[in-house]
Amino acid sequence: MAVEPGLIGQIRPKLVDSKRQWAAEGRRLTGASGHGRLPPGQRLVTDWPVLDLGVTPTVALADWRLTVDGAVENPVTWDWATFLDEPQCRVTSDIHCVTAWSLYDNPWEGVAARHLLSVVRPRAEANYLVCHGHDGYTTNLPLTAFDDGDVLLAWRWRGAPIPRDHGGPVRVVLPKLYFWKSAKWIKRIEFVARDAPGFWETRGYHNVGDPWKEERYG
Ligand SMILES: Nc1nc2c(c(=O)[nH]1)N[C@H]1C(S)=C(S)[C@@H](COP(=O)(O)O)O[C@H]1N2
Ligand SMILES: [Mo]
Repeated sequence: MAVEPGLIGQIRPKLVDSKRQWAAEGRRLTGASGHGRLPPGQRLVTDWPVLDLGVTPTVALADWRLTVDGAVENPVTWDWATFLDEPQCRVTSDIHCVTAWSLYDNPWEGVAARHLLSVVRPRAEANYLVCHGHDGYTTNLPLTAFDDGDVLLAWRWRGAPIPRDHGGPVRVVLPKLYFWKSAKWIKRIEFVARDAPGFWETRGYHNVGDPWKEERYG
């Protein structure tokens, strides 16, 4: 499996296989239409579910680093103090998970993706990026999806630090795509010229994942 050596023994293969099977069967594909804020086939929840690979990394703030590199003019590695010194923003957005739950009105705080882009300055050929989590998870994004006003590297939710099981200290939040595209425990953002499908994208999930087009699998 395409995970880091240290985590191979820890991720839960049954969980991964059952989701890959769902993808192969097109489970939860409804072909329905959305209603207002609710994309097709989604149901509203009020509690925030936890989804992961069976691994919950612990990252002490003293050890936390975020590296942003690849096809950029100015690669950076931020430690926790540097991250907090960057301009902070607030965005409230809805979560849409491919497993068909949606959670409205999540108030996030963190560093805007567009601020990060202004710091690292992607090169002309950098049309994609790969987000890497501390659990070995990866997910790929087109730069056009990341370069949006509602995308951020979030460390607070509802006024408090994001709980560890939801990706704290810092996770990506990219509300216009299904939530598997929002990497938890972010440790590296790598800009690349050629698209490189990530953990779920190589296991039957859609490469883009637009909930309004019901791009669950494909
Ligand atoms: N690092 C990492 N990020 C991840 C995942 C993961 O397993 N590892 N799972 C993804 C999936 S499939 C979903 S639905 C959301 C779940 O986020 P939540 O547990 O905060 O609801 O995180 C996404 N980001
Ligand atoms: Mo998911």
